[in-house]
Formats: sequence, C-alpha cells, structure tokens
Amino acid sequence: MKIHRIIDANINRVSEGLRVLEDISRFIFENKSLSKDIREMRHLSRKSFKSPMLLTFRDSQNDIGLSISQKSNLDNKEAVSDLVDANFKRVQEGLRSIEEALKVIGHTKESKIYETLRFKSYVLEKKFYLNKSLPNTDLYGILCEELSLGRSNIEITREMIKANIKIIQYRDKKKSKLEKFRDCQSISALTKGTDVTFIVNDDLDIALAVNAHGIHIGQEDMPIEEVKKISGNMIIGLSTHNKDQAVEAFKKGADYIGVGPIFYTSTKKNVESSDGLKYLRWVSDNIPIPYVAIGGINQSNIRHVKDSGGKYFAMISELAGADDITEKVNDIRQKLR
Ligand code: TZP
Ligand code: MG
Repeated sequence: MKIHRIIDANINRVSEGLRVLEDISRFIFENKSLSKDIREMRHLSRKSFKSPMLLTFRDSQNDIGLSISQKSNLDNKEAVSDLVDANFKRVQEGLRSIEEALKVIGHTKESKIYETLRFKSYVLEKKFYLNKSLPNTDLYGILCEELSLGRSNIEITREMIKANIKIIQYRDKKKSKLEKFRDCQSISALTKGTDVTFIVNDDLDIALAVNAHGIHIGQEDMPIEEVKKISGNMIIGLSTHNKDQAVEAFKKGADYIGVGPIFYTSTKKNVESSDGLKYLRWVSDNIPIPYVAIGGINQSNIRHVKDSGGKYFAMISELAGADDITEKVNDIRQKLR
C-alpha cells in the first residue's frame, strides 16, 4: 500500500537525521552519553516496525520530493546549531508521520512506540541544548595574573577548581598571543575531564586551538553572527551594558550575556557605564538566557546583586586577589545562602 511508502520514507528520514545528530555529539561535542542515547534511538526507530511491504512500495527514483529539494536553497546551514535544530525537526516530524501512518493500517502498538520515541527526542533536544549552556552554578571566576599576588594563572586555576568554582574564564590583556596560548593549553588540560567549564576571553583562535568550552566576546569584538560561523559547538558569551545590547545579544543567539559593570571597578580599563543593579533587575525580568553579573562584585555586596536577580556572579579581583581562594569562596557562598 502507498501508506507503507510514507512509513518507509520516514523511517529513513528519522534514522538519517539521528545519524547526523549522533555524529555531531560524537565528533564535535565529544559527548559519550549523548551519542549513546542517540544511537539507541536510531536503532529503535529502524527496528520498531518491520515489514516486507516497506521495500516493496519504495520508489525513490520517482519521488517528486527529490527534484524539489535539489533546486531549493531554503535549507542552507550556517552553523552547527542550525544543523542540530534542523535535524531534530526532521526526526520529530518524521516520527509523527510514522505514528499517524501506522494507525491507519491498524498497527496501534507500533504507533505508540514511535510516539514514545518522539517524546524521547524532545528530551534529547534539551540535552543537546544544555550541552551548550553554562553549568548550574553561582560563581564565575575570571583570571588575572597581575592581581594574583604573585601566583600564575595556572596556580589560580588549580585553586579555583579546588574551591569548587565551576566556570573559569581566561582573561589577559597584556600577554603575547604565544603566552596566552600556552596558558590556555595548560588550563584546558586542567579542566578536561572535570565538570568545570573553561571559557576564553577575546581570542577565538586560542579558544578553538585548545578546545575550550566557550568564548567570551565584547561589543567591540567580531560580530557574534560571524563568531557563530566558526565557533562550532562552543558556548558564546557576549558582554552587554544596556537593554538594547541585551536584546540584540539574545536575538543573535548568544548563549549567555555579561551584565555590567554592576559597581565601580578599577580592574577593567576604559570600563563602560551601565545602570548597574537596575539594569541587572531588568535583564532578570526580561531576558530568557543566562546572564552573568560583573564589575566590582565582592563578598560584602554580592547579596545585593543576588537580591536584584543575580544568578551568576563574575569576579576578578575578589577571587584572584584572595590569599586563600577556598576560604573566600566559602565565605561568599555563605552570603548567598
Ligand atoms: N567587564 C565589566 S567589569 C569587568 C569586566 C571584565 C571587570 C570586573 O573585575 P572586578 O575585579 O571583579 O571588578
Ligand atoms: Mg573582549
């Protein structure tokens, strides 16, 4: 029956879409558990309905869809995230189509299996998304060797990891490219295999070369849409200082935004101005992606930042400049409780 043609085409569509997602999770994300989940789903969608009728009614040469697809450029992809989105849509739509077609020919039990697979795919889509977002934590440590009381960026990284900081950003405005690269190489090795997210400020080339989890850019850096074209699966953070910039960053697909400066800071040269806590409150009420408060935050004022909607708190001098980073982190977390 022609209805088998629909089922056959969609089983192929679903498993091919899943194959693309499996390859992305395996070769780009290098995420074992995600690729295992996808592979299982691919096998299930292949074997949950088998019938000789599928091949009997296959007629790909005469599929009117092919000539349309070959002429269209509606599906041009610019970034890995576009591929992920498109293939999840393909998988979900295909599963729905199989589900409905199976009902028509009385295979209710199999139809239910494909329905379950479709719901599984929604969960996996969320997992893919989370793979590219900030971990659920509070403190965001930023390195700064100058303020580190004689300790190297590498030593501070070790201290921060020991202190249970889950996001570490490399930021250095003075060193040569080579020095920054060497630092980042070591930090990447230290964070690999841990649950610490490593983000590189400014230098996209270094972030890519050392396989960092993310890149953080500012308003004066390369436009985010260009960064997205080459940053693969990296998290992209973008600093913002006002409402317009925050909305723009969200629309253009930033994975998180920096919000600040919240308070006066002498750490950053030529620091922008912002409405501080008021701006943070607005972001917390209006922007649906993660946001990181930054600028002059310390142990004594962090409670105010939290009370204005703060969730992630970035600190340079307060952390890197602490004699005992673990003690400092514990004290800060005490204030957040
Ligand atoms: N962006 C806005 S303020 C700032 C940056 C990088 C510096 C924050 O440093 P500190 O020492 O935590 O005030
Ligand atoms: Mg920058």
